[in-house]
Amino acid sequence: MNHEIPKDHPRYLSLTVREAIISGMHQKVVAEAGLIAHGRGEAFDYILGEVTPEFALKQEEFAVLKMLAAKKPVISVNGNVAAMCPEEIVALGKLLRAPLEINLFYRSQEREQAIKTKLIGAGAEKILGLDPEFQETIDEISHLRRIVDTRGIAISDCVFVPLEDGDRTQALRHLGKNVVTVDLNPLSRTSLTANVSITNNIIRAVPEMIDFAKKLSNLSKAELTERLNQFNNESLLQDALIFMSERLKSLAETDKLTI
Ligand code: PTJ
Repeated sequence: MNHEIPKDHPRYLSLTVREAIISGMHQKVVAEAGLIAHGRGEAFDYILGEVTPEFALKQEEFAVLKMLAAKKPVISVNGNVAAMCPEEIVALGKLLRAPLEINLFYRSQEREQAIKTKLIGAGAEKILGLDPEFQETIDEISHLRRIVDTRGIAISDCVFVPLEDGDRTQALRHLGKNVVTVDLNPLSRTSLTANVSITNNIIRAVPEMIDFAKKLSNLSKAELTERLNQFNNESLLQDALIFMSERLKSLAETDKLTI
């Protein structure tokens, strides 16, 4: 059941996204655990102030450069991403020339089909990950996410895995692939293991990545390499932690607590 959220509600955007996750769960797009993952993300976003800080814009530019510099970039889509920003993830894939591959932690055919329908409805033309003829297994991954597409993740040199659960980033890195992620928790194993970690809400990060992709897609290989050398993932994650701790500290020190 959809709940009508009044437009003048102070938390309209947050409640609208929450509603997308809940109705996504009823449509089988989102796993039940996706609700828990979302709540964890919301808590970190509160600490960020629910806006994109300067360091996150740098992480997003870094991520787009990494994807543009790749020979075979691919975007791995899970239930939460498909529920929150289907049109945007499809648009980003087109700009980066990166196919979308459905790859789920809580894998079921019913969910795969529901997510495919959602992405096709959002303008996707081709979806990888579902055709048994093109499936291969990555032995390093112990759960069902090990099944990947031979036209996508299996041969990709750079995988964008937003809202990842942990092990897979490590396994993909062991296979020599670059990994780009979006995760509001700067201390998650995924954030700490990826080559590029974006500490931002995916609902802001992907539209901002689209803007960067439009600006940067004409750079030459040499220009991409030169710009990539200016970024350091670890120091940007440190910036994220400093930003979060300083924001909490300054809130704690104000005379009157407000949000
Ligand atoms: O659709 P499936 O079956 O592949 O399952 C997807 C989930 C997300 C349920 C699965 O991958 C999972 O359990 O992930 P985790 O381990 O809960 O990790 C998700 C991470 O995403 C957490 O670190 C959250 O803080 C973060 N997160 C949640 N919502 C957002 C977010 N990061 C950015 N933007 C968000 N909106």
